Amino acid sequence: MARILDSIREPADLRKLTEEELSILAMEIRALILETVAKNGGHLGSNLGVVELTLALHKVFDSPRDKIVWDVGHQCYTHKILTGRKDRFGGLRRCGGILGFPCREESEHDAFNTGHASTALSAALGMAVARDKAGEKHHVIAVVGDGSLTGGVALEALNQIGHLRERLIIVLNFNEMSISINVGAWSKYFSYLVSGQRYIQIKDQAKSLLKRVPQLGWPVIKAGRALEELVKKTLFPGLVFKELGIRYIGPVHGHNIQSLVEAFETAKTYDGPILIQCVTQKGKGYEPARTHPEKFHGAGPFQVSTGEPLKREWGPSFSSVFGAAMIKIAKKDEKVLAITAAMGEGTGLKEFSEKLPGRFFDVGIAEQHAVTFASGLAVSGFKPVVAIYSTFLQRAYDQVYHDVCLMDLPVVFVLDRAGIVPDDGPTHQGVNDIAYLRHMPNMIVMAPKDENELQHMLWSALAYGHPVSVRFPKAKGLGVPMDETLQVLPPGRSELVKDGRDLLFAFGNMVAPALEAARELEKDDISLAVVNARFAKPLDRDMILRFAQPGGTVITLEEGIVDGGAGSAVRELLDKEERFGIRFKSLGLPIGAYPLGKSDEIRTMVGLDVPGLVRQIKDFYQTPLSCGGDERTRG
Ligand SMILES: Cc1ncc(C[n+]2csc(CCOP(=O)(O)OP(=O)(O)O)c2C)c(N)n1
Repeated sequence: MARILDSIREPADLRKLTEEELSILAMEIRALILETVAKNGGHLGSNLGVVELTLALHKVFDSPRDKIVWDVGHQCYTHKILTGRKDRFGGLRRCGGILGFPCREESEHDAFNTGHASTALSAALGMAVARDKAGEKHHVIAVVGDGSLTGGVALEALNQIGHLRERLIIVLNFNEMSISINVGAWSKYFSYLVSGQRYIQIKDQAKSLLKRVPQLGWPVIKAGRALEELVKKTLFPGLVFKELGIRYIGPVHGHNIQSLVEAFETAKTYDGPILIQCVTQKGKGYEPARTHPEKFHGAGPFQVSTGEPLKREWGPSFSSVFGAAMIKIAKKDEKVLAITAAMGEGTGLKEFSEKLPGRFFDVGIAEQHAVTFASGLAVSGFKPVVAIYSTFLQRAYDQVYHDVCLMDLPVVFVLDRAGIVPDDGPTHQGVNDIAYLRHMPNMIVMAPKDENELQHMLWSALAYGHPVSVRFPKAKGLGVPMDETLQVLPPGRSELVKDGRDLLFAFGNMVAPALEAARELEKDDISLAVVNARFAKPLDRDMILRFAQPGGTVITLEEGIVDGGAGSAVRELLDKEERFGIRFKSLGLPIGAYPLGKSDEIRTMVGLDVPGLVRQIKDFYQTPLSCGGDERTRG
């Protein structure tokens, strides 16, 4: 049977559909999302939750003339399907396919690129101001989740929105979830007395009751509506927005297209900032995702009938080794505390939070606050460990500098998803941390070569009494044996893994491929000592200078951007030590946006897999030395 979805080429096609057809279309879209995410992996819960909301938005507004800004963007699948990317949807998150986040380069309907949370209100306000300055008339709509609304950037935007009072529509997707249950006083305020999920349930039950007993008639319906209005006004948080200068509509049943359309039509007529609170269910329509929203926030491929993952990966991940080491260490040292910014599950701290709840802090999507909160704890004698993905710590650059490093406070930063990150595209790559942490005063920058070294590094980091960062990738460990007793690694001391004539100085997860590449290169008479750098700061000066002799070759390797990274640190050391006449090359990642794909696919594209390393190093040895000058500056 032909699907209604097949007749949708652009959002305008929605306007021809009846209410019933729109409901059928919502089911078809859910089925497509479910089928695709089950194959490719992706953000399931958030996308199933906003199907009706997105249909209503595109029915009422005129994209791309009207600008829709998706906060985080992990809920944009229906939007992509409706805006000309239905036929490419099978390639979601795949190499050469479409991104799982909004992308201006992909479509004129994607008004703003997102991936990091809490930016939509600021961007939308900027667009609204620009529109008015240009004398244009279109609408600007920001769609933000209740989790993302707790982020500092969003609150700063609300502050200015209430002040400027520009014409701007905010759609609050209220599902009481971030990745985990929403935390904090702000989210408690939203849900107080009556939960949103309960609201949906009551509304659905009332509707079916009235359908079943039609003889109750209009007076009952009318009385019911009046009562509902009263309840809504009393229980829901319109007041806070009103007091900020933002008009409030809601709550609106976020799975009832007609109610949503009515609310958006009303919003369209308002000449100022207006917020519509839409109550939705994460994972709507797929029971495993509805009942296990954390598991299906970002899922790998799974069996639709059971919700079970298709691929069982064996062996612990770096994140889980970190989580286990944290429990072990915290039991020995009661000053150790764990902090996460809404990523308890992803950073491997879930078990810690259950076993040591009083020593675990989920601060919400608030990386900046997480860091300064840790400073406050550190200055008072505690040993906070802040576990944040590399890409999200970028938010807290100034807090790391101003609130931790300048005071030389013992805060440990554990950067998960450092290096190449699969599936999520450019916004989620963790490639900058070495460069943005290396120049911070007092900061020690480390990376383990395997999961056993990770537990020693965590133990060491807590012993150093300085700011320390430890980075590792989104990956399984190498399967090495785990030591029972933890050791403090001497700061700035590297490890010679394999001897040789020239130096291949490898950082973190690049040590293993460096070793493989060096063995391969021996066949071509290229003799490389492989050194596990362990530290990008302080560097192992003695080890580097042992190889940095005139006529010698030094190659550095890291899964991070080369500019300003660990290799740059080595180059700076050679400069300072006035070591010239050395062939020098930094291998790593170029500055820029990375292609979509699995980690291994991206590594192959940028030449950081073993064959790529062999090729790059061979090429380097084959390039003739320039006459005169400083060969060290080559490469
Ligand atoms: C700055 C930043 N920190 C953390 C994340 C990881 N993250 C992605 S989605 C999400 C939850 C967002 O919750 P909400 O806005 O309520 O949307 P929902 O998933 O409930 O639809 C988090 C924490 C992020 N994308 N950006």
